[in-house]
Amino acid sequence: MENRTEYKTDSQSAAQACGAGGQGGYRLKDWVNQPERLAPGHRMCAGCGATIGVRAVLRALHPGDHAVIGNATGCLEVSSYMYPYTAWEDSYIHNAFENAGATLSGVETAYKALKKRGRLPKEETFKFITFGGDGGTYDIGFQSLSGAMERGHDMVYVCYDNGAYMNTGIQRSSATPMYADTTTTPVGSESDGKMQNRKDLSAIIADHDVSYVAQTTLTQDFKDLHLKAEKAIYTEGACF
Ligand SMILES: Cc1ncc(C[n+]2csc(CCOP(=O)(O)OP(=O)(O)O)c2C)c(N)n1
Ligand code: SF4
Ligand SMILES: [Mg+2]
Repeated sequence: MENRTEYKTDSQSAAQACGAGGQGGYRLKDWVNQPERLAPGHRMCAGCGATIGVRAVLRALHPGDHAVIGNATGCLEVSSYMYPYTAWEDSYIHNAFENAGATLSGVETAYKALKKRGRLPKEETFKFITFGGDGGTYDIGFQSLSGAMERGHDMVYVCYDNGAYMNTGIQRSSATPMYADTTTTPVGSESDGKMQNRKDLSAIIADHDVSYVAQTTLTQDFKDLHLKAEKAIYTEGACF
């Protein structure tokens, strides 16, 4: 995804407040040496960008903090969690496409209620992160994502956009770029590929008046990815 937009930020950088940028600066070596929260041995393709992105996002969690992970179905979900095996070191909830946003918003609400009643240890911090592919996020799960963002739950929704419905054979999604050659928009004598521009979902989510929206890439700038992930995780409210 193009590294072009940071729609809304709070005035002080969360990276500075939380450590990565503020306490001695960002050092790639320190960051990559943190314990992995997505274990090896899953069945994603070797070198798949989705797992690289997930590991990078999860490294932004501070040591000692717990996470509850939601995951819309798609390559990441079907290949990292095959009951009874899981590659996820944190609590993990399998979701259908349609309810990934709703599930984590419900868990976050339950967490808040239990904390308020003193039913959870005060010293433990949980963060709520949902992952979804572009098909699961831009298209099929859009309504529950929109609801979770609009209600302002204290959670982060991470879309890994690989440009199509990869798990089922490269069908176009509304994130697929114009003219892309996919199995449902084949380039050939009858067609020039996908005829529509990609949906600007980040702008749409920003219009939900959420706390923080960012886009980044994992092919160029790991520092940018790390700082934005940390900021999203440690900024209160709904972040995308
Ligand atoms: C409601 C529903 N429709 C279709 C499917 C079949 N399906 C499973 S994975 C997948 C592709 C997901 O694409 P995306 O969200 O972009 O993730 P990727 O596979 O690209 O990582 C589809 C269409 C499904 N599981 N549920
Ligand atoms: S097919 Fe799925 S697991 Fe393989 S590289 Fe593509 S997104 Fe990753
Ligand atoms: Mg995809």
